[in-house]
Amino acid sequence: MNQPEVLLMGPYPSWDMQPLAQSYQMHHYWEASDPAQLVAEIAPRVQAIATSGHLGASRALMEQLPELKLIACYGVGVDAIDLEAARERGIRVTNTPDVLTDDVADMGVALLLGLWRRIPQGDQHVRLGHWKAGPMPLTQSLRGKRVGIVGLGRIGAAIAHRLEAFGCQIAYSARGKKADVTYRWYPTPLALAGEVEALVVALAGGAGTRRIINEEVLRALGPQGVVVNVSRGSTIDEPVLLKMLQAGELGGAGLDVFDNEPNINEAFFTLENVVLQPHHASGTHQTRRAMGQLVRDNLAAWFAGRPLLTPVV
Ligand code: 8YV
Repeated sequence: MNQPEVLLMGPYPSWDMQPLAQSYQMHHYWEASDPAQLVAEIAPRVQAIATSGHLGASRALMEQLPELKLIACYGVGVDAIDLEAARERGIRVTNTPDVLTDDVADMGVALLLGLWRRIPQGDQHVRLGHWKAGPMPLTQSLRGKRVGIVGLGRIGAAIAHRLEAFGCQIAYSARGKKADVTYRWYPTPLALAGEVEALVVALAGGAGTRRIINEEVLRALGPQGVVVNVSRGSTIDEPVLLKMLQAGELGGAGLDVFDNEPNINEAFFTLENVVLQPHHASGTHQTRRAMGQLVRDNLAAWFAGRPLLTPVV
């Protein structure tokens, strides 16, 4: 029997590529010398796309694949997949929630610690031999800090839970008040920003949250306030963020995500009040293996006619 054919948009780790190649005839979009020609050739047969959070799948691509029934995303964020186009066509979409929650939440806390305890500066102080000349300046304790979580979904809730253990006072903004938590609720990021010393952004990306952390919100956070982002670069007005960081109008930023990754605005490189990560919150061996497994499990379920494990659409 012919193996089912799957279009893979970008490379996965070798431990995912091997089992995929055993079960399916894989077509490598990113390696094609003429991707449009590849798509045209495989269009009569391809029923599934395997993609990632940043590569997604466009409406135009879906339109070229009349047999397409499933898009499996390696990542929880599906903002790069045109969900409306998928819904119109009855194309199912899966993602990889839960398996990455702990690592992404850990990164949120690590960025906050990095900023307030000035971990990169301490590292430099030791490494550059400044210690012999004197101690590094004192830093900020997490204990007692008022931290606002923007978006109390799975990841936001896991960050809040961790920060409680650090002795922070937690508040959050979300469209509605959550029945299962006692943290103080604010209906908007702006209302939240005025009441806290840090904002941790844990929203889904996409049109609905684009630049929701705007100039007004950042000004409400103020020159002592810090912002951490482990969601999508699109959720913060990055030009404004940069301008305010440069002017000392915002205390600092801990960023795992940016506009235009990986070719980010190099103005970030010269700032002292930032801690930067290369979109790596889920980037541990354990989590990435679990994400790959979940992509394969969703593909296998769909081709076997079983219910999808983690459907989005
Ligand atoms: C991944 C992510 O880095 O889950 C997400 O939405 O952004 C990350 O976990 C990405 O999807 C891998 O390409």
